[in-house]
Amino acid sequence: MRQTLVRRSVVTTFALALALATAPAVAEAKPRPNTNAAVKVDLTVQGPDGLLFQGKVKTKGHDVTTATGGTHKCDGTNGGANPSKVPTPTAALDDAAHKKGFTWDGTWYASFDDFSVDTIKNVSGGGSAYWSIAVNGTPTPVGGCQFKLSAGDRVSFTWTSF
Ligand code: B12
Repeated sequence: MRQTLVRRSVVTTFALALALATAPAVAEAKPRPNTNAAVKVDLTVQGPDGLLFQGKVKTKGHDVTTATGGTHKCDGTNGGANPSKVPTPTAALDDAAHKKGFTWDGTWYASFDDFSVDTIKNVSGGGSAYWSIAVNGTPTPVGGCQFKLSAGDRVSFTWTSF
């Protein structure tokens, strides 16, 4: 009985060692280089009374112009967030707005080197709400011109009350 157990454990150990030795080497996760190649992302704009926009947007980092904030870069290099230009959530919103013919507005904050997105499709926070920016369900820790987007990201601007 004991001999059988020992033999089983030897066989199991050998099988495991063989499996590990022959398993394909797991590629080391390399950080993807920053590029400003156009990417397709899913953009959702969720207003207080329902969906204001949902669709795929092809986008890259670029200058944007708002009525309140003027023209500024919105390409991920804002605030030194990325070393080179990348696609960003606010640039994606701007691209969708131009393509689909809706408006958005934002205040430029030199202190953040970024816009706060204040109004989309004429809907603003009105002092008790704001447009929350999230990527793949997580609020971005930085403004919408600083965050780097990757192909296939789910970008949302959600009207959120305080
Ligand atoms: C309060 C606050 C807010 C409030 C502001 C309105 C209010 N009712 O007060 C609300 C909830 C709207 C807000 C939103 C966001 N915020 Co905020 N916010 C703050 C906080 C805690 C205090 C700001 C403040 O009152 N300063 C004092 C006043 C006197 O100075 P002020 O310059 O006039 O303040 C204004 C600006 O700070 C502006 N503001 C607030 N947040 C942001 C974010 C960006 C990117 C910009 C350009 C401006 C801006 O609103 C303030 C009131 O008018 C700071 C943290 C901090 N300690 O600074 C974070 C902070 C500024 N927010 C931050 C972020 C990331 C955001 C969001 C992008 C989060 C998100 N993913 O949605 C959003 C903006 C989205 C958009 N629509 O563009 C970051 C910015 C980091 C960066 N380098 O970009 C900070 C520093 C917090 C952090 N992560 O450390 N925020």
